[in-house]
Amino acid sequence: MKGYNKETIRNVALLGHGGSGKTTFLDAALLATGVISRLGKVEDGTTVSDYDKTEIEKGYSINTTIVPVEFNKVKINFLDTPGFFDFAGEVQGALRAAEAAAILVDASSGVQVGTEKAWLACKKNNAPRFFIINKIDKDNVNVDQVVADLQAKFGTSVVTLDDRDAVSEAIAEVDEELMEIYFDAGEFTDEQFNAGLSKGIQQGDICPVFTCSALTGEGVKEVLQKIIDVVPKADVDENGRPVAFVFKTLADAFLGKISLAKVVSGKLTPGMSLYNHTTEKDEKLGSMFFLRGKTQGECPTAVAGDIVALGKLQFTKTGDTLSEKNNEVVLDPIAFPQPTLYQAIVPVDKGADDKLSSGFQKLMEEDPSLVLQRNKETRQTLIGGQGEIQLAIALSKLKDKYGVAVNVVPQKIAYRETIKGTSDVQGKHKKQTGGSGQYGDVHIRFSPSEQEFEFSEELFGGSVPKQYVPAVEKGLLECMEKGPLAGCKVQNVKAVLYDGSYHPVDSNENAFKTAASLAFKKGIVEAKPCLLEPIMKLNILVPDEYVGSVMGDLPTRRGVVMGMDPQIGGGQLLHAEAPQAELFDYAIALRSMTQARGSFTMEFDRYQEVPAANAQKIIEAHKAEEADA
Ligand SMILES: Nc1nc2c(ncn2[C@@H]2O[C@H](COP(=O)(O)OP(=O)(O)O)[C@@H](O)[C@H]2O)c(=O)[nH]1
Ligand SMILES: [Mg+2]
Repeated sequence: MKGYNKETIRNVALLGHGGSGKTTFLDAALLATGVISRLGKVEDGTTVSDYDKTEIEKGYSINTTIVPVEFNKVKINFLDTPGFFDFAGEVQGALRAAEAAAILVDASSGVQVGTEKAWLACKKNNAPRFFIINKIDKDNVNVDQVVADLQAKFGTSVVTLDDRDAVSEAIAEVDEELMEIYFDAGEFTDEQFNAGLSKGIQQGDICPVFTCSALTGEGVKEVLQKIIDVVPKADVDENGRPVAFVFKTLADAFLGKISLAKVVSGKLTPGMSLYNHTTEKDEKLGSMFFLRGKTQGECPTAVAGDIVALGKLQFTKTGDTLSEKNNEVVLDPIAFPQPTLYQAIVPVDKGADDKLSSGFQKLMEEDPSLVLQRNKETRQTLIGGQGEIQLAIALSKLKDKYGVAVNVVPQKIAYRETIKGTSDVQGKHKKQTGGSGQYGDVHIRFSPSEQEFEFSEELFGGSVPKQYVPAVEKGLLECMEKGPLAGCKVQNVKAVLYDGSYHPVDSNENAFKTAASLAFKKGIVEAKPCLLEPIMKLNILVPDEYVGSVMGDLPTRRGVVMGMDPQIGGGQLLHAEAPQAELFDYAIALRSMTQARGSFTMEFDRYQEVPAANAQKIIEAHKAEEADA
């Protein structure tokens, strides 16, 4: 795989609904070009692209894989992405490395949710795109109908090349020069046609449709030739200073960390010293190779426009740019989707907390759309991602690769406690039998506050000597960590120390601290305490036909719809609020309510009082837990 340059390299990301045949298409392309001698089967784990142990077990792709195909002196670097929506993060990375995306469509299924999602991902990333209708060998396939459906769904940029007049007209629209040629001559030469089509694809004005069967091989070479002819080339400077963008990180069982990089300027050679301006570290390129599935190929240089694997980079992660120290180039990082589903986990082996976090860090290097959080208030470890499949695979890898087995446990909510009324109480700590005594006595008024915690003193006459006041405040602050209702953090409380008494020998800081905590417990309980729960703000994107069921579901989650914005191109953006306690499974529920067409983001908005009936249950559960412990 040597001797290619930007004119003879194409980078194409394969997208599309799971099962449309992306992985099989790559085997078909390798078979058609003589690299392999028989077509692999995804189900048997014999394809070039799905080589990972988990992929073979599951029978579908979960990682982006690079499969270069050499045909007619051109190298096409295909990036095979997983079709499952949980792995949307993989698609983001692949689109950053490719000049265009091929969206595969199963001819027997037509437009599917994954087809729409792929289109939207391309649109969002301004990625030039084309369709490959695959599986045309199947019975009862109507390709014309599929094309008509694609056009109905995605608009007039979608054209088949059989309809030569329509394509020529579309090309004429690409720019004025082409328009003039078409007007004067009435047709294009092959060269003008391809160049015009390529420009049309590049600008997003034309989205051609090709057809093939990965299974029988029919049309596969033709698709490869079309990609060579019309897919845009990388617009890069091969003689510029070296710059590379890391779009994916793999943790290989034998080779360790592998960074997949797109060379965006100049040339890379093994041993070269580069600089990571994000982490501000020197990075020496050690081993450098081409990948085809899991197979490595020799790579003495990698030129701008090509994709290369870099072994064991020390300070570089997905989304980082490598350049020279005196040539600061930092390309935009990859926009990974925010987690929508969280799960609480505990290691089976109680002492494995450190191993868990170091193992999960490695998984996050491979998949930056995963997150690991420690909730200090609930003392739970949470993992987050896009869906159940992604999280389940992460946990099975954690066990297989890093030896940490975990259990998924019910998630706890970080409830808070506060007061709605006022109180005026005495806290007295007195222990004066035998040995040295203890004496502290405080009078404190409690009331609601805008701030987390407010403390002041209005003492006079030395009822409590000044040196003990900080101990009183400290005692109260410690109590704020664990409220009297359900052991939650307390907030928005004002305390005024206004009276008390002391003993010349037995009073000390500790005694006043204890007195303050006695006052706190009494004071909170007498000041109309209540539980607060986190309320989340939701933005839910729903196609029109599902708006009714999504709106109808929200009240069952104690949710409220705040507003609705119609979206250009169809669908509604619902603005809603709901308690976090009702949203643990929302990613799963929304997917099933909308056949995976809906999506949402959520963020913490505020704390709000828990309705009395719910509060009672939470308090009882807490009491039961305390009794158990
Ligand atoms: N009949 C037929 N089956 C195909 C074709 N291409 C792929 N398949 C089958 O469709 C299934 C899903 O293929 P796969 O390559 O894993 O799809 P991916 O999820 O898009 O990567 C597998 O059982 C393939 O054997 C084709 O052209 N014709
Ligand atoms: Mg696949």
